[in-house]
Parts: sequence; C-alpha cells; structure tokens
Amino acid sequence: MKILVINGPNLNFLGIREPGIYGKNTFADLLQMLQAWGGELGVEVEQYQSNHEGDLVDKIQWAYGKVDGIVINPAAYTHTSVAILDALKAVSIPAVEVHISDVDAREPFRQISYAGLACKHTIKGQGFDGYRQAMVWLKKHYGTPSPTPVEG
Ligand code: CA2
Repeated sequence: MKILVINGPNLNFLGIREPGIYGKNTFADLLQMLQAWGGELGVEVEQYQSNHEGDLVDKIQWAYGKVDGIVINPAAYTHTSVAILDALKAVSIPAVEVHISDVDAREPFRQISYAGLACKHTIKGQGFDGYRQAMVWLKKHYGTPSPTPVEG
C-alpha cells in the first residue's frame, strides 16, 4: 500500500513558533516519524508540503492512479479551499484529514472544513500521532489483507 501525506501552508514552520499549540517537534521530526511509522505498518509513504493552494491541487491530481490513500493536513486551506475539496473529490482516493491541534476548541472559523467533506475520516487534536492514526485507519480500511498462512 502506498500513502501520500500532504501538508499545507506554514506546517514547515512546526517547532519554530507556537509550540503551545502545535508542540515543540519540528517538521523534519514529523517527516522522520512518517517514514518510521510507514516502516512499522508495512506501508510506503511519500510526503509533500507546499504553501501554495494550486501546488496542493496539482499534487492531489498527480496522485491519481499512483497511491492507495491520502493523509492530508491542508492547514489554513482547510477552512477556505473549495479547490482542494474538488481535487480530492475528482481523484476519489480514500483520504483522511488530520489536524495537529483540536480545531473544535479554537476560533469558530477553524470549525469549518471544506476538505473534510471529501475525506472518509478526520483526526483532530492528537498532535503528530494523528498522522500515524490516519495511516493505521487507511491501512485497516483500504489496505490489502495479508495472505492467510497455509499450514502443513
Ligand atoms: O491543527 C492543525 O493541524 C491546523 O491544520 C494547523 C493550521 C491551522 O490553520 C488549522 O486551523 C489547524 C496552521 C498551521 C500553521 O503552522 C504553524 C507552525 C508553526 C508556527 C506557526 C504556525
């Protein structure tokens, strides 16, 4: 199974500012964790981060026919982007939305998610572990079952 992990604007600044909301681990730490979790789950992980809405749309379109699942944290574009929603709908790849912080406990505008309307599942407020949980969820629901060992 191959999973594409997409991160939106400013997430490359993780660990540099606002540790109270997003934790003190850096974006480089997150990328290392994604690869380690992929190894543990037996899942191939590709990651992509951009600060640009159109680039995120391009990457979602690129994924068509190439990956089995998408984990996406569209960051601020979560709350504004119909283009990302439409791209996720267009490719129809099973997607899980992740938010590091508990968006429901923050400003009202963060409680609206356009991208989430095209996602099968959402994980919020679990810190970086939310990405692992999203990969576990995709593997459970869309991974190929391991063959049953034959005895004898
Ligand atoms: O909780 C999340 O994961 C968010 O998607 C993060 C976005 C925010 O706009 C969403 O409402 C919730 C913001 C990411 C910005 O990341 C920063 C990292 C370091 C310093 C400042 C911002």
